[in-house]
Amino acid sequence: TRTPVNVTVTGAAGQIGYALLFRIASGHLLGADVPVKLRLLEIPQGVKAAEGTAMELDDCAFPLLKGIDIFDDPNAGFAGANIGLLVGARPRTAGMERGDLLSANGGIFGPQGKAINDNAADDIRVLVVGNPANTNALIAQNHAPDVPADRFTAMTRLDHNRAVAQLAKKLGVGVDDVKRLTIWGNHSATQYPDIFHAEVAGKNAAEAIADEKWLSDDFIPTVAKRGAAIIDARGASSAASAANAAIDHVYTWVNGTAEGDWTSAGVVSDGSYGVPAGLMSSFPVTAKNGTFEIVQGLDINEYSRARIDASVQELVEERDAVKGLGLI
Ligand code: NAX
Repeated sequence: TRTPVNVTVTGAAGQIGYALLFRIASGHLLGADVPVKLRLLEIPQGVKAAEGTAMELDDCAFPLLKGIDIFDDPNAGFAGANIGLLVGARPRTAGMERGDLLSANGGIFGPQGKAINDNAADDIRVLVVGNPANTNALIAQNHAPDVPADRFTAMTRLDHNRAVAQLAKKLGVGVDDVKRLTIWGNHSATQYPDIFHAEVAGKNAAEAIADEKWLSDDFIPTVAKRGAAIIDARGASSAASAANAAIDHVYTWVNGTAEGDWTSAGVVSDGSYGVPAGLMSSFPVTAKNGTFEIVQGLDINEYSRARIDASVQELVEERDAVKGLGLI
């Protein structure tokens, strides 16, 4: 029998946590034949609610779930972790300046990065979901000098899935007919969903659409502002779709992308496509043998170039701000 995989989830008592844990325990994160042990990391005020969720997880009698432990100390929470899903973060509250937001999150993701560095298993793979996800991932990665940098990633899979769904709807095809779509840059309103390399049922998506007005005035803003539209409609931010995207991200990372297709993930830049090396930016990526690789050699037209540059510029500014605050 296989040794269970240790999955640490931070912010386990939050709304994404509630949508995420049951799917991890039922085998959707790693596969239907992979046993898991859950390690729930919360702040002290969140521990009781996490205990309630753990009771419900027990009550599901999931055959693959081999244990649940709850922690409020990052060193203990990440001990032996093979997968880290960093969901808990400090949200922006009214009147909060960007510097305050970055400082508050630096106070979470710096220590968590160090706890991962000092306590996680050698094969640790980290996905940061908590916003600002790219920069939080950059902070955590910078506090884990002994972990290969490519084990830290930030989630843009929700943006990717949103873009796939919008494109499929527009062209009247199934979502599984859409391939090679890319989210570039930051998980923020500046993100750039790129359809110029995407294929829909074997045809180039941009040619199939042939409507720059729809692209600029409808598709891109709809994808980029989808989070706000969900809050407006639901009265709460995306939770089940965010949890689903986290599941997709890790499943793809571990099990690979299909031949000829790719997905989107925030990964440490190697300088590809003019994105400064070291930045945590979203790229088109393939996954093989548990490693993401940036898809190389794509032609970037002027339309895309300007939009990629704008989002990357925002990431540069966030990086410079956290550097200035001494957080990296
Ligand atoms: P909730 O406020 O429901 O839950 C957050 C949980 O994190 C709380 O239970 C809190 O106690 C816990 N927490 C706070 N600080 C912690 C720490 N230092 N260690 C451990 N736990 C801690 O938020 P939820 O709706 O679940 O969203 C979580 C994060 O995901 C937010 O930052 C949100 O902005 C972000 N999102 C990111 C998305 C993405 O695509 N990358 C999309 C969805 C979501 O907006």
